[in-house]
Amino acid sequence: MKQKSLVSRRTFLKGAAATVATVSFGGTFLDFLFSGLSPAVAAENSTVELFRSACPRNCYDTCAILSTVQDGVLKKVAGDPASTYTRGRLCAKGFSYTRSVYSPDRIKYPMRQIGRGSGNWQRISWDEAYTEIAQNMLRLKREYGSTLPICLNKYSGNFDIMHYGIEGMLTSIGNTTRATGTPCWPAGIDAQTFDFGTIVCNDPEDIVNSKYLIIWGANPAWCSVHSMYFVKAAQQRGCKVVVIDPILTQTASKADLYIQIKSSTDGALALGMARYILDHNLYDGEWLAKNSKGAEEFFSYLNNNITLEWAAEKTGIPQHIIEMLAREYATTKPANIWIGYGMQRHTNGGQNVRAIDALAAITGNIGKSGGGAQYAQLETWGFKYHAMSQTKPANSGGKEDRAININNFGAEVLNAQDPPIKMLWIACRGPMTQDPETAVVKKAFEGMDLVVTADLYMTPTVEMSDIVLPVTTAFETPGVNVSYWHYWLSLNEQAIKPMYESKNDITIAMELSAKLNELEQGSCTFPTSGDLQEWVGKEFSEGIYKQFGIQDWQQLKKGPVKAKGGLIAWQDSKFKTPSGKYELWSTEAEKYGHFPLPVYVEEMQSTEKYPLRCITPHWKLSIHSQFQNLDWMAAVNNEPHIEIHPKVAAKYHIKDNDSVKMFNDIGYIMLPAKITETVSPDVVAVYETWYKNKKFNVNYTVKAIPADMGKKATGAPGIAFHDNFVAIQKV
Ligand SMILES: Nc1nc2c(c(=O)[nH]1)N[C@H]1C(S)=C(S)[C@@H](COP(=O)(O)OP(=O)(O)OC[C@H]3O[C@@H](n4cnc5c(=O)[nH]c(N)nc54)[C@H](O)[C@@H]3O)O[C@H]1N2
Ligand SMILES: Nc1nc2c(c(=O)[nH]1)N[C@H]1C(S)=C(S)[C@@H](COP(=O)(O)OP(=O)(O)OC[C@H]3O[C@@H](n4cnc5c(=O)[nH]c(N)nc54)[C@H](O)[C@@H]3O)O[C@H]1N2
Ligand SMILES: [Mo]
Repeated sequence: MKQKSLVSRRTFLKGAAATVATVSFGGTFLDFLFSGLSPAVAAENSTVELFRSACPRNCYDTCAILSTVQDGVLKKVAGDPASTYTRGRLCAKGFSYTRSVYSPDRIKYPMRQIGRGSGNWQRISWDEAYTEIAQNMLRLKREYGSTLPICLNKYSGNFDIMHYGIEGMLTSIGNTTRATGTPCWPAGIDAQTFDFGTIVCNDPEDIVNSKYLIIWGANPAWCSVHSMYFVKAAQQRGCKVVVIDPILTQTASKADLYIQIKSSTDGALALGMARYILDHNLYDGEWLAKNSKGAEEFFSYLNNNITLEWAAEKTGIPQHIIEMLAREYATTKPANIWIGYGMQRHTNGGQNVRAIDALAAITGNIGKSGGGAQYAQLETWGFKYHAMSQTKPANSGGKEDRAININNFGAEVLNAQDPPIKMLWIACRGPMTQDPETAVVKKAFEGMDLVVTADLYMTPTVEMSDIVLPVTTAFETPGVNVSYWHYWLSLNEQAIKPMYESKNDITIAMELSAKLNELEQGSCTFPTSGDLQEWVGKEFSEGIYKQFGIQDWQQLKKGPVKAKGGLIAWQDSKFKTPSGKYELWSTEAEKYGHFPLPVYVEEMQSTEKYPLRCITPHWKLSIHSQFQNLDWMAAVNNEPHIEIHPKVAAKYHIKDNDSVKMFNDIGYIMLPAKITETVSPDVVAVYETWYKNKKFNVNYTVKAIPADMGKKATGAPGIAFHDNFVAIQKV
């Protein structure tokens, strides 16, 4: 692969440390000292280069990275100080990239498995892999009259913009079946879409201007590490930080006030607070009159249906605490709420988000620096999606793509008819660990003619595949990344050559296209060749250039850039709802089968048989099925556990480290107990992640229960991961 455009800012470091101090971009001697290279390694004939990388994971932080490459080897990664969000630092996962790139567990070449799940893998050439895949695609098209039996499941393993070309690849063969929606955040997106018209958040760096901050069902100390700098900075400037979570998380441990809430009752707390604000005349009538629709109806709902006593009983939070919180929140300006994704993974998650949004609206905190109801933003995602935008070949059969719900993938694959699904293409995705009802997902895999997975490691999903294609890490390929939280744009330069026989997903798409056309001319429209850097360049739109104040994407080689405006959400009060106002009363919500107001929708209840709610939040040392498998992470922690409150543990005669069976009617898992008061007595907590060589996967017990919202914005409802009811026993 060509690297010519890197030359301009490469730093060839030859000779001793003295020379080093004079080079490197942003280049100080300190950079070198912290580069991880001793003067001894910067010896004669040794070449040290620095590259700008970007972390492409599905993470708030989407870090700008500086990569140090010595003689073609990635030696060190560091946060890029040029981004005032990343601020020169990385999280534990980010720092482990040097281990993941060179992990002996990387899949090195294409392989075919003789007997799905058998572990009997044979090395094959890329040509053999493409031939087998292409022959199967063409056969299915012949047998069923279209390419609809071919199903793509792709989500968040790599969020680089060019990687949407994976969807493009499937488009280029004809109409196919697509796993649609997201397991991540859809209920909250719909809720904010009903209220505001779309999702936009303040620049997270603006948190420093808050005087009151409620972090509500989010755990940034683990899941958005860099945001914690701004939370701390705000605190130092006098901001009171409150955390509301069923778990006393690491984020909560840094707060001024931690409120333990019964899971899934956040709407009751928000509405109770709203009632207090109404009763004490603490709302911003002027803002509401000017900017909102439905305030009268909302207040009337509060008056007729909501009491503080009820809110206290529902949430398990003493009434005087709810009153204090409401008073402080409404009277300290500007006040900010960070609405996390954890709290919307419930059957009433969307409604609860609407109730919290309403708090920000009635107190006039919308459109203000230091204020707002922060959920996420997609404002910086206006790329061309060049790789994704492919045309379908003529006469490839079928009328249109067929959508199946990504959040009930196993069952929907099994149920698909006319035509049935016969082949899976899986990329950037681990359904066998990340989807609910793993046993059903497994059954769906078992019914396939062919499963192809493109991945880096031997994950449980790869183990259930017939052909595995090795892909590159972000360091081995170019790309471009933005965040759904902050407002930075980062180029990802190729820093090292692809390891072993690995290839970028887009290269795979191009080469497969060549094979398909070789076997049947015109069967695939995807380009059959192209330079990956040029592919990256083609993703940039005029809108992106304007928003970020650049003329050419190559300027990003000098460093990441931040959006020039739009950093305070809804500052112009021009809401994107049908009425153009903030909609406490949303007819759009009504259209989707919800009550038009942010009302309380009853939370799911436990049953006698399964009395405990198991919540499965995200883990500090992984991002889903990634990172926890690495040796550095295993050295810190190599065992999942179940967190149980001492009162609950006593009831079941469970002691610390006892082996516990957690089960319900769809499955069970066994894992050691961690008895801790940090978890509320109405839940047990098991962190979802993938451990290499461990018999652990919490999703064997998680049912595919839909969240209330998500269909409008993402095509399928979200998933109520945290409405999973279980029983436990000591074994
Ligand atoms: N280290 C790490 N970072 C990550 C990820 C990861 O897996 N690991 N994943 C990334 C992705 S894809 C996402 S979506 C985000 C998720 O980011 P977050 O939303 O911060 O993380 P979660 O763990 O999903 O949930 C946050 C908190 O919600 C709480 N919670 C659960 N139910 C309720 C409830 O009913 N009410 C309230 N108030 N709280 C509740 C959980 O106890 C948990 O502490 O993080 C991203 N960053
Ligand atoms: N029980 C429970 N389950 C959950 C959640 C929960 O809270 N509880 N959270 C859900 C959420 S929020 C999310 S976002 C999903 C995430 O689930 P997924 O979208 O499946 O994401 P990951 O597990 O991060 O990555 C999937 C795979 O992508 C691979 N990959 C990485 N880079 C590339 C690349 O460049 N190309 C290709 N082809 N593959 C690559 C990785 O090696 C990994 O095996 O999990 C969901 N699952
Ligand atoms: Mo997610």
